[in-house]
Amino acid sequence: MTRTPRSRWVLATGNAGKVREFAAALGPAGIALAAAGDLGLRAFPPETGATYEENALLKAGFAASKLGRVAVADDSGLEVDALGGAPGVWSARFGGPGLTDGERVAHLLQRLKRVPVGQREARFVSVVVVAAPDGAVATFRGTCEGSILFGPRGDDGFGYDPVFLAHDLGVSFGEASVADKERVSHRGRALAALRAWLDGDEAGPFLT
Ligand code: ITT
Repeated sequence: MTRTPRSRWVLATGNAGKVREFAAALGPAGIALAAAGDLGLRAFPPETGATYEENALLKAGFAASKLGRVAVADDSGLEVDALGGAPGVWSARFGGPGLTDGERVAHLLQRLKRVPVGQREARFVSVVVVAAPDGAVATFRGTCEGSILFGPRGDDGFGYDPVFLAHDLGVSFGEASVADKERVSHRGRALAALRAWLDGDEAGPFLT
């Protein structure tokens, strides 16, 4: 059943995989999302922040001020223990600029090729920021524990999904449905916190 949206927000991302996950999580909660690109906003400032929070705010704040609407964005990354927490906030640029998802995954596997089972622990982190044109901001964080496989498994998802074995599912995110990934993933957990916040008083100014 479709319900009348309680608010219309802009989604500030160029990543089609994230668009699917945001729509699945926020559509049923009554938030209609327009892609920033569909509203004419295709270029974002460089992600120069040192933290996920700073980069997510760069994206959402920029879209909110340019378009005059409430905007939501995520900054996320993969933290691999054997790499001292890298690539982290640099996950989109790991291995160099301009690589495909597949090339980035290959770079990760190459870096971990001598790391044995049991020492390949990793987590995904997502920080979701909602920004209003008047400067008001709300922030939500989610994490998801797993380990890095020795080769890709599954064709679904995006980015590092095919080599991330999610401990809560027992399969890679490349093998998981959007619904299963949403239930346990870093972004799914951040968006669940956002959904809970939507029902409280603090969300009021963001729902105009
Ligand atoms: P936007 O900035 O336009 O939203 P992006 O892909 O550049 O898109 P980030 O700057 O947040 O996104 O970089 C996140 C990186 O981590 C990127 O390489 C993703 O592929 C990867 N990543 C984040 N969440 C992921 C997930 O759920 N599954 C697989 N890879 C993920």
